[in-house]
Amino acid sequence: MSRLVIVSNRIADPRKPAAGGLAVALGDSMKKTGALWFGWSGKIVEEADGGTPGEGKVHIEQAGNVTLATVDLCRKDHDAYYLGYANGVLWPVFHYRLDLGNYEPGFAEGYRRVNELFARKLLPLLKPDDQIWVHDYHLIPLAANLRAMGCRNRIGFFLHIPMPPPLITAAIPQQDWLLRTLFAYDLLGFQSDADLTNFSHYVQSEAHAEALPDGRYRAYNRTVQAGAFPIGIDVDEFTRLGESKESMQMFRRLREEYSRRQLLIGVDRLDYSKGLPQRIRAFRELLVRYPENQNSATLIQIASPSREDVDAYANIRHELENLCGSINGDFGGLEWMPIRYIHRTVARKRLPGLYRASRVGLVTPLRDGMNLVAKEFIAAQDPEDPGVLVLSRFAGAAEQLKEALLVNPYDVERTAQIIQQALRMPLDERRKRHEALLRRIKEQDVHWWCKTFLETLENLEQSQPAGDADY
Ligand code: GDG
Repeated sequence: MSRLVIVSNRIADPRKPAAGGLAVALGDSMKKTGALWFGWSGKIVEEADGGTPGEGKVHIEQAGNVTLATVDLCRKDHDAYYLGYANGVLWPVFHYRLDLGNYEPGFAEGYRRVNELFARKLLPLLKPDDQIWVHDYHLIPLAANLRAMGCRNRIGFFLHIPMPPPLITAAIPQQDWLLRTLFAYDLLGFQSDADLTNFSHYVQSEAHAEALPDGRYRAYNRTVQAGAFPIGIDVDEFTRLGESKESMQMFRRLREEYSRRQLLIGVDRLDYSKGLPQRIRAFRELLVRYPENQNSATLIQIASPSREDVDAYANIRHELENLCGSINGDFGGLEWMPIRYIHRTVARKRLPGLYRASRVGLVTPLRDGMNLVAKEFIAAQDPEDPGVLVLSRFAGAAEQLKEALLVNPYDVERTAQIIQQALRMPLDERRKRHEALLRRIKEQDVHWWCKTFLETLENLEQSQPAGDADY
């Protein structure tokens, strides 16, 4: 079995309890086959030797049978690549937010430089039959860089965030170059059929790609296979986590504290794509339109800090703090506060208890590649007395989780109505919906996701020679 090489912006030590989606997702597959995981070290180097743009130092560490290889970045590269092009341009545009993009000249150059640096440092660590799996929007051109250096390995790419329609994608500075580099991969994976359709329209309209049978596309002298591979969670691991002391304590404490009240939960990185202000406004609307919820319904909103050095994130934080403050001021009293807003990261071990104690899970992003919180909420419920998932139709997860109550998060009034429906849902209906949802997330869990993607990559026809490509 060939070795797996994972490349992602950040890596996580698989020996440590991981907090992020990708670390949890890949841990198992990597331990099985042995692997190399390559990414940024998280270090920004100011000094001369590692401080020259494009010249980061590589660190190698062994974690069981997984080799961790990381590279430092100098400040200039980090700012242009990570804060600039990746999180200031690609993240907002891929989430349909052209208005939040920061299109400074120089960002694209930094992004190109870091991808070239990654390729240069990774290449000597590769074995001829390694299968390479590149993750996410930070590293779109990596395969093109590797190919230009003679790499013939099979290379797959997975986009964790949404793929927008062509005319939105077209707004990205240097998008024509970015588009061409996608064809250096053998396999492109998207979260949902909607993303795959947008990709298909994009390459046909912008690259005049020829759509071949079985999801293959031909342009720039190369053929790439594309497919939807919805990412899942490790349901068994999350269920076990729910049995941990910390999780049980959390559950018991909340059930006791809220024995006469109804708890609603939201757990998100504090990101403008997650629809947090709209959610809070819908909750206010719930209290106004259905006053029986006053002194009863309580929303715990965890908004874990994220990318605080990108401007758009500071704005959303202020907006959220103001909203929560004004609702608590208007409706709260000595006995009851409608919103517990927590701008902290909660220990992963406590999450299942938090979800399980809640009658309603609010997962209402304006746009989301998948959204793993939706799946964690389902996995954590007591099947005999499950809570109800209120899910945005704009999360990738909505394609799979049809038995959730789907909402348009921009429609605050209607969302409030649907939250009310969730709070009042009879036990029988809650059980039926939960049973179907749980079955789905078990069938298409993270192991299924890894296996399906890697098998598809492995079973493709031989990777094409690097030399004849034109990207
Ligand atoms: C990207 C895409 C796609 C959140 N707060 C805390 C915490 N979390 C954990 C959750 C969940 C993960 O972080 C978040 O995953 P999501 O999928 O919801 O969102 P993104 O971080 O935006 O992830 C997304 C994903 O990649 C995978 O492909 O689904 O669409 O945007 O696991 O539980 N964990 C802890 N404390 C917190 O406060 N411990």
